[in-house]
Amino acid sequence: MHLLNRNTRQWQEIDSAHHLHPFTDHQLLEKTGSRVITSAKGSYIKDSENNEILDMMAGLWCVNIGYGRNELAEVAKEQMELLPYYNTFFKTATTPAIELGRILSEITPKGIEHFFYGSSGSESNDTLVRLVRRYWDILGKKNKKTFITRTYAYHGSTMASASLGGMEAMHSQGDLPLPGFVHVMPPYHYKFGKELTEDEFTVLAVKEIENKILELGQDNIAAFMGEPIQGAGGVIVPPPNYWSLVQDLCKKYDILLCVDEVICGFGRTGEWFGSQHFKIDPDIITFAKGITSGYLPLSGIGIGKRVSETFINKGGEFYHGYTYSGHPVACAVAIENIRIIKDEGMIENVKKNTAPYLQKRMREFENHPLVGEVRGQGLLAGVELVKNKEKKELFDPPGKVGNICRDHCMNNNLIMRAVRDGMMCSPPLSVTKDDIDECIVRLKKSLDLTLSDVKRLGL
Ligand code: PXG
Repeated sequence: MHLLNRNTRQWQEIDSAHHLHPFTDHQLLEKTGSRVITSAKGSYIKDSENNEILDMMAGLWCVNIGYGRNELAEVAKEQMELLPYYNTFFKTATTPAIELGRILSEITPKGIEHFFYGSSGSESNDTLVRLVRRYWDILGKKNKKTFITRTYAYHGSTMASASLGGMEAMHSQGDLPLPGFVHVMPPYHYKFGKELTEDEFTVLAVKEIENKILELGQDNIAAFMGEPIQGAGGVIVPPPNYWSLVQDLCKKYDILLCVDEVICGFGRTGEWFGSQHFKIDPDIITFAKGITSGYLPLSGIGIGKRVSETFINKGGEFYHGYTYSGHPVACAVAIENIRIIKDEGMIENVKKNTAPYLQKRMREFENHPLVGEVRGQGLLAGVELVKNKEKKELFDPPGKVGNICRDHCMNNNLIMRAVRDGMMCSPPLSVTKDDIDECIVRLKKSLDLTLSDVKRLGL
């Protein structure tokens, strides 16, 4: 591909003529054209104009080991030459798919020992919905179908995963959520608990889940599902006791605890999985992104004993699977990716060095006139931009100021993700202190420019 000698304008014209992008307003895209990304190394990506852009989002929260690790390319080449594809249906398996399960069972939360593979987080969350409903079915509890999840949750884009998700804009298209998905308040203290202490807010957020269970009846509830820290919803870090209280509720009412580790998995919080950071033992987890650091598409669902034993001992055939379940090349790349994370002590380094440094430096923005709150955990951080700092007043309608700031970041060669009016980051686990320093300089510049726009436009 890199041999195709086209200039930026030519790439943009072809892109515009033939490519529909995800989550994109094409009329707006038409005005600017796409930024064409051509190569990457470490924490930096390069575009077709040779700009070096600091990618503090690790792609889409996924390039955990950083860009440019040729070991993964070599493993993929070797596996493609040996066995590029074979499936795992009809009593067959491939060696990378078998070995990956063994490795995952050593690092995933306690009790999770069986894995079912897909190619995207959305697919794995669809698998989860089918598997959980089938589980209750096998046990003769056919009414246990409903999932409780949270507003602002992101669990994917397919019909079931978008229904699990709590994004109003997504629900407004295509008659979502499907029946059997209900949403409760997320543990977003800054927005929903302004007058409450952290402890009071925790009680309120957990009580809302319990009320929903009581309202619908525990015999109708299949599972509670959530991201340990909500990512695309705006890096919503729950209060410290939230998850253990949710786990207690699930036990009390005999509801499965499902945790979406698609962003938090593979080191992002400073532990292998977010569940381990919050010290909970989910019945089921889903993962994607960081398992291959995004180098190839691979996802999965990790299943605890309670559910796996029911399936294996009593379930008969589960009519579900994908052509690419356990794809040998993707699994081989995942094995190498996990080896690199382990051998290079990446997670310990996040926990001891880069995460505390990122969190400390981001908190310098607490004094900025536009910033209401800085929050984060591990290598996830967010800066909430507000209309009135003293009154904790958010911009209404949301989104405009975030987009302005995102554009300033981009012009300053910094990629951060605008969520409503917050600026989020989720850099590679390999991010250096120099990268973080550079991010702070560029973000400061972008926030100052945003502040003058806000004043000028009277927002
Ligand atoms: N769960 C979580 C927690 C996610 O963040 C998915 C599931 C779905 O994964 P797939 O592989 O189907 O995309 C995700 C994906 C954004 C953004 O703009 C976030 C995601 C995907 C695309 C964009 O923040 N997260």
